[in-house]
Amino acid sequence: MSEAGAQTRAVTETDPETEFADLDVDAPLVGIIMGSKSDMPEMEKAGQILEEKGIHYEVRVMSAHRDPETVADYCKNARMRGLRVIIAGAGLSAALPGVAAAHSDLPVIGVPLSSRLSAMGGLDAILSIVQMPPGVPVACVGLDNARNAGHMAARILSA
Ligand code: RP5
Repeated sequence: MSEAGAQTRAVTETDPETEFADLDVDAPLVGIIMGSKSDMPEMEKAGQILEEKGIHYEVRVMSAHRDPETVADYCKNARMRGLRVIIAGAGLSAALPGVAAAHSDLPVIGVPLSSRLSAMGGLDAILSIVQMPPGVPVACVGLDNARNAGHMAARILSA
């Protein structure tokens, strides 16, 4: 075989052992993000559902308003890192799910959260998450219902 032919073989033929060694089977498929540590008690329930279903996930705290560059970087890199769904929880003027959907084409599930500062019992966060402009969708679960975000992520992954 010519030198050029040998080079072609080296590039196109796969060695199964090398291929499998490169696969990270523990890589998270779902990224759970939230605007504040104070959101954790509710948002960790989404993680519990994923855990029950054997779905790998990761959890990060980042605020669309307080850490805008961190959120943008995380969401822009999410697909490349192997994530398939983003779950984003936030309260008050809950921009995080919408900003995630602006920076990533992955499905984003928003979780509106209530807190002592909520207006209208949490309607502020619901409307902030639901009222996205056409072309930038966010799926929204019920107020303080992170469990359903876990269930929805599992359904998306098995669709
Ligand atoms: C939102 O503001 C967070 O998602 C949280 O629900 C709310 C209050 O945040 P902390 O003041 O408790 O950090 O951005």
